[in-house]
Amino acid sequence: MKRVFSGVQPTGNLHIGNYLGALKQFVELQDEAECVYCVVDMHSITLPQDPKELRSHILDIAALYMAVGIDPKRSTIFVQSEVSQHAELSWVLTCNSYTGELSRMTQFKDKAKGKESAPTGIFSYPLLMAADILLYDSDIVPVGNDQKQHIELTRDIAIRVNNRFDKKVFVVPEGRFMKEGARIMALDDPTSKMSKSAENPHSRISLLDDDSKIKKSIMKATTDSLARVHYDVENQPGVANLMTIYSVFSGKSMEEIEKLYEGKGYGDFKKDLVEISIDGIRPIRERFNEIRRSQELITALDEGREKASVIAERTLKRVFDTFGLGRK
Ligand code: ATP
Ligand code: LTN
Repeated sequence: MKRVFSGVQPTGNLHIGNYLGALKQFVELQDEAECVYCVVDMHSITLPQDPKELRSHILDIAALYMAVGIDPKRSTIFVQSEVSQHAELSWVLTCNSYTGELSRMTQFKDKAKGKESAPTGIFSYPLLMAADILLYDSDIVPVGNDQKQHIELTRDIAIRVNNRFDKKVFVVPEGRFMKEGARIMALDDPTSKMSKSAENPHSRISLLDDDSKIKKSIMKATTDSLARVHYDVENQPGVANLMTIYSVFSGKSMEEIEKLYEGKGYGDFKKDLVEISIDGIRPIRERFNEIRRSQELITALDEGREKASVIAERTLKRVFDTFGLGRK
């Protein structure tokens, strides 16, 4: 059976971009693979976090995993910092990567903006991500489009180490991306991706937003003056983004949506999108509220840590033996 691994940072609450781009795949893959899903808290401290909020967000993300349909009986859910092998393998990978390839990561370039004071963590963070993936001998990594480059780097390092020792030290993983939803754009600016950390709360729809907030954010969303519901990313990026959200929540194709709104304005389209989004999000929010303070959540994370540790320990031992680290 193939193994799937992915992670989400506990830097805030999940938005529909995270859900439609990544988490929907997490849920689907449970039927065909052994899935390991991590709350990557060590990634989140690449930028300063309030310790109290971080602790709370870790449980929020784990509860959201379960609320969207990840079943801890079938999949492993755990917290990254509770399995120390992630940090250990990350160092080994650091010693097998080049500063040149890390400097080319667009996320690093965007965040560091060439400043000397850019935190080292945002430079080396793709190596921690590579360690997450390689530690579990992962075959498939479901993520949004923004992570493509990091997956490529992970593959390059795995192949490099395998070639150096002329054996399969690491499984070479593959990214998995949604056809639709892999890059949901901000509602107030369809040229940048929807993000947890953007200042304007109406730029995103969080999975924990109440119905009135969802309505307000969609009704305010940027469109254009062409007044036709037509899928054209180049000339109508705002409408195309809303159509993508509509399509993934409703299961309707772009052609079907275009037909449905032929001759109608954005008002009708947006009103329906509000309803469809609320119907998609409400059950997640309600389930989250049941799980967040439950023993079920704690048990899932305790058991998850144990299951993850067994795999992590085995892989790290193999890597240490390969490199000659330790005494035996
Ligand atoms: P953000 O930039 O939104 O604060 P992030 O990029 O740090 O968040 P994570 O929370 O770590 O993202 O991402 C979890 C998953 O969601 C990743 O697989 C990522 O690719 C995906 N993702 C993030 N934003 C979007 C988006 N706007 N559209 C589709 N997928 C996304
Ligand atoms: N870097 C990712 C989060 C992440 C991840 C991972 C995703 C950390 N480790 C391992 C998949 C597999 C992000 O910022 N979205």
